[in-house]
Order: sequence, then C-alpha cells, then structure tokens
Amino acid sequence: MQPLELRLIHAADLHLGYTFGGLPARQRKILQNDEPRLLERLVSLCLERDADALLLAGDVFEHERPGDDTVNALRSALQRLEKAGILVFISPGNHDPYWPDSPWAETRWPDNTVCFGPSRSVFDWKAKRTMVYGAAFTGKFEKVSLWDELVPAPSERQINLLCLHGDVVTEGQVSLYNPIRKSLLSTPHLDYAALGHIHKGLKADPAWPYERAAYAGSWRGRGFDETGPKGVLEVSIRKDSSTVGLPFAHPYRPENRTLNLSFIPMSDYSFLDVSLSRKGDMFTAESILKELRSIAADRGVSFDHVLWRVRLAGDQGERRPAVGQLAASLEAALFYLELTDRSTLRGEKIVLSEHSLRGAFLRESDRAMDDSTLFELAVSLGLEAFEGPLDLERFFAEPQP
Ligand SMILES: [Mn+2]
Repeated sequence: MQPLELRLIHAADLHLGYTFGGLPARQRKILQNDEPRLLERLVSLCLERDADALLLAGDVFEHERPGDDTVNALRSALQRLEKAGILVFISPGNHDPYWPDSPWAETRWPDNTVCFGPSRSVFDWKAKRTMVYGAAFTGKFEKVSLWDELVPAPSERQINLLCLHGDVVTEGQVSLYNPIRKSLLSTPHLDYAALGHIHKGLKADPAWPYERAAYAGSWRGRGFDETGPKGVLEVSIRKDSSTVGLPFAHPYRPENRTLNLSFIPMSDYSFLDVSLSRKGDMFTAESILKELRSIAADRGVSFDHVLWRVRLAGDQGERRPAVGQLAASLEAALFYLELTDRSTLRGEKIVLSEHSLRGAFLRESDRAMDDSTLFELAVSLGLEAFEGPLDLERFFAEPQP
C-alpha cells in the first residue's frame, strides 16, 4: 500500500486586528498595514509549499468580535486557499472563542474551511485518509481540558492530527487555558499535534519533551515581551502503512513514520530588548548602531524593521553624552527606539565606599555576586529602587499569551 503523506502549514496566534496600542501613530499604522500583507504571505506560502492543509490553532483574531474588515480579510484569504484545493482547520482560542454571535458561528466561511465548534469533534478527511481532532474555546477560559483522551482512538491505518489551543501542563499543574496533558500528546498513533497559545513557539526549546507536538508561536511579535523572529511551521508527515491490513497479527510491526518540522519566519518586523555595556568608554551613536546591527544579524531579524528597547549599562568613564541627543541621532537610523541610560560614570563609583544604605547595598552586592551581568542587573535595579517604585515588569517580563 502507498505510504500516507501530508504537507501542512501550522500557524497560530495571528491575533488579527491587533492595534499595537503602546506605539506612536506612525509605527502603529505601519504594523497595522502589515497585517494584510502577512495574510497574503501565508496564502502564498501554502501554495508554494503545495500544502494539503493549513492548521490554525486558535487566537486567529485578537478580539471576540473583530471588525468586518478583519473578518473579510481572513475570509478572502481562505477563499484563495479554497480555489487551490487546500483545506483549512481552525480551533478557536481564548481571544476568539466560539460563541453564537462570534464570526466563527455567524460568517459564511468557504467550503474548504473546517471550524471546530463548542463540542470536541473529529473530521474524517477521507481523501487523505486523515482524521483531524479539534475543539474550540467557548469562553475566555477553559478550566477543564477540551480533550483529555482522543475518541475514537487514533488508528495506525491513517494519519491522525490534533489542532488545539491551550496550555501544555505538567502532572498536577492547573491552567485556565485548556490544560493539555502529557497523556493526550503521547496518544499512540497521534502523528502531529498543532498547538496554539504559547507565543514563543516551543520546539526550539531543548527541554520540550514532545516529538510529535509543537507550538507554532505567534506569526509576529506584539511587544517587547515577544522578541525575535516569529513565524509558522511547515510540517511534513509520512506514514508507511505497508504492513497494515495483513490478515495475521504482525508481532514486531514497527511504527514507520516520519515527521519534519521547519520554521518559516513571517513578519519582517520584530521586537528586540537589549542591554549594551561599556567599560570605561563613552557610548556613541556609531558604536551603538554597529552593535545593534550585529545583534539583529545574530537573531536572524531584519535590522531595518526592528523595534528596539535599548538599555545602556556599565561604566562610561569620565563623561557621558546627552541621552536626548544620542536618542535623536539613533532614532533617525532606527524604525523605533526606546532608550534608557543605566550606565554609571567613573565618579559615581565613589558610592561604593559611601557610608550610607546605598553604599552598603553596593558593597554587599559586589561581595555576593561573581557574575558581572547579574551584578549589573542587581545594581541597576537596586539603585533605581532607592529613587522610587520599581518597574519590575520591564526586567522580568513574562510573555503574555
Ligand atoms: Mn494568543
């Protein structure tokens, strides 16, 4: 029998209709206008890679009730896929739950689009001998797992896909966002679980324990807690069923199947949050730009499209440039910049020997920490705390899914 084969594009957390509220009008407009281009790119990608299906694992829209323009843009993208014979599977998430008056229920989607609804369901894709398991969020939260066991149980005679939005949890861990357990992701004969919710896109994470499940991550950053390249996954599945269907039980039937995932960056725009340090030299616009260019190259993002948050740290020697002037000349060369100066001057070192709480704090930190980066962070946080309330979020931002 012919091996079963499937090519997919897995995307999630598109957050269509996101408005980039914290940014100035110019950048906000550019990023908003980038959205139709991204949709276009996603469609072209499905066509170029000759995909059989596009899986959208939730948070396709930013809002429960997105604007008509946003809904229409998605619909026309899906229509283009329909013309090419590419199926689309959607499992709505916590940002775009399936409600009776949500666009999922109210819009007439093209015939190629399978939008999973409130009850868990399985789509029998006969032409491809593939079963697709899915389910939708029906509110902001799903405290109980939408799927805890795949029913009917996946068969080795077909390809089995799961498309789901939610939080992969460890034993005993709770989550308000559809806890997805190990037992589900390790279901026998499940060939791929296309997940959404975690914007980072796990799989790149060396500690990620699942071979046959991945988060695609968001397709573009939404802020400084979502830095670096963002994109979608190209998934190819091959399952050799040549031993399937023998009239006798095969004692050592190997699971002969392969799964290949490759990351494809989508948005040109990305957010980067960096700290630059000097030891006795003054920061200049030229030296900062040079460093930023090399950081962008290292992170694999386009320099001209980076939104930067830059912190100056370390010791600038005897004098420092006016930060306002520095920021002005950098801004002319960058798409967007937030600059803060946390560097010290050599003269400020005197504080170490100061007979004060500040001095004692610095001496203790200096003694306790060998790691210079950690020391710098502790000192900049600590000294700022002496000035007033701390904005800890800026330092320890947790990604907000
Ligand atoms: Mn999301």
